[in-house]
Amino acid sequence: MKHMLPLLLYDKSALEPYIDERTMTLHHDVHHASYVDALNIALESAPELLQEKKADWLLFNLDKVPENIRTEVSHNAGGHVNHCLLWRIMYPQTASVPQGQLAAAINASFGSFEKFKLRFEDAGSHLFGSGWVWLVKAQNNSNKLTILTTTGHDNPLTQGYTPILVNDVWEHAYYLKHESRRMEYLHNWWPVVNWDEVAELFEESGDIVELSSEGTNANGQKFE
Ligand code: MN3
Repeated sequence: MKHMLPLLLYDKSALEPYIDERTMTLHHDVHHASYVDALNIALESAPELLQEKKADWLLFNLDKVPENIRTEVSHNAGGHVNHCLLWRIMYPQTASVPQGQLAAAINASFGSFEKFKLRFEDAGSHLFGSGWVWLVKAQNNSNKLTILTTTGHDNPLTQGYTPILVNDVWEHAYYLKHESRRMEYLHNWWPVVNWDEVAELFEESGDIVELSSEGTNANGQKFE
């Protein structure tokens, strides 16, 4: 099984003016594609069993990946999984806001939706270097939401959290339009968040089957 670059569910110009077409084209067709290609190349020398596994399984089970390709697999499986989630939680000008249980969980965790957005922007803008800013739910199925940042392509899945929202703060995500003004990019991004999709991730996030079909999580717990 080769890992595949997913098709976007919207046109690359559809997130304008919040994310420009040229950035989307480079980000999806070049950057994300390069992680998928590099992951496939790294796995060519791996045991066949590993070649059949999904990228999130590989992230959970890096100890089963041969040491000579482990770093390469970690970076590129992470890049693949993270970008897949990013494309999924955006949609053209939904201009929506969280509803229902998700809205209640955001209010309970951060005080209000406005406060949550400021905290998320602040976390993303203060991350040093390249990485990601996340809204996550603990995998123990509590409704408590937390904002996290990770560097490189690390994913909170392997730290006991289920991501429900993410933004990419690598420069390639915003530099053409916003140059070095990462805060401006984060602040202007909200109109293209697909809160229906985030709500779906929130509601299913107790169910790890959705994220990986087999294996063990970072705490060594078996899920099936
Ligand atoms: Mn990126």
